[in-house]
Amino acid sequence: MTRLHHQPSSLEDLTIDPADTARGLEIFRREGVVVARGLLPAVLVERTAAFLRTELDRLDGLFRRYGISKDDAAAPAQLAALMERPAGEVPDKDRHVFLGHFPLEVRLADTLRDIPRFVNGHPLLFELLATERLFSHMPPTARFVIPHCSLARVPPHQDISYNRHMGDFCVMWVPLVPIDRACCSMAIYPRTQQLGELLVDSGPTSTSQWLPPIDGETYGQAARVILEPLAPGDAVLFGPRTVHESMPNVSDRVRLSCDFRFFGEQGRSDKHFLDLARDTVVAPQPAGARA
Ligand SMILES: O=C(O)CCC(=O)C(=O)O
Ligand SMILES: [Fe+2]
Repeated sequence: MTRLHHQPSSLEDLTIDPADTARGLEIFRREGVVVARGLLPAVLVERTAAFLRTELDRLDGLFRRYGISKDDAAAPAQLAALMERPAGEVPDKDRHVFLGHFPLEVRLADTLRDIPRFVNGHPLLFELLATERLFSHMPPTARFVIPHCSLARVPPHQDISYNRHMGDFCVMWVPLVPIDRACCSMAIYPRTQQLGELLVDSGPTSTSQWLPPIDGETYGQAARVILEPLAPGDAVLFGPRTVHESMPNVSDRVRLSCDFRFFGEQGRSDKHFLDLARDTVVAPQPAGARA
């Protein structure tokens, strides 16, 4: 097993001013993660957050069909009980939502392309991916975690295990509300990108259930950095093999976030992706025939 250097790193060590792309690249290469403070304009983040807040309200009907009011204090326990029900009693599509994912229709909305469009006009991602063209996996992910809910907590994983259809990519996790120790952040394990893929037997990569947590033995020597506090506008950028997990929400606030997977001209995706230079969605193509 590869030995990791025991170098403590804190959120501050991982943070850059987004204009300092050279430092961003240096940290990203060495640590497998970099936090770009204030990368995204406030209006853009607020528009995205407002859109998702409205969509979250629209999910009330789905919750109610299962006898749950998501604003109720009992909701986290009721959801946990629901997830224990035998497979088949709760359709995968609904489980996916109860685990904190916005449904596909929401993820496909044009509003959620505005953040990638902005990123396409900024040098940082081009530098990190050593590319002149930028693409992003479609659809992006958008998540909510209701107050006092730990169900939506993703166990330690590397994104490569959920995205076998993609070559090299860079994940961008975007908090849409203020993140602190109570309103759950993510924890990240710097330098774990060097370890290769740790989950050997991944099984299905559906997100109606989480993949099993990777064996702690394989990355246990790595530092664990809890990425808090973060403000709307900040972006966390990490590689496909950087181990990370989400923390439970122990606050009275709803946590909203979205995450994007960008790749450059050296990358690939066998599924739909957004060609940002052309602002168009490209459908899967026959092997080797990408335009
Ligand atoms: O939102 C979370 O807590 C998990 C996010 C995540 O795993 C990702 O963006 O890859
Ligand atoms: Fe992830």
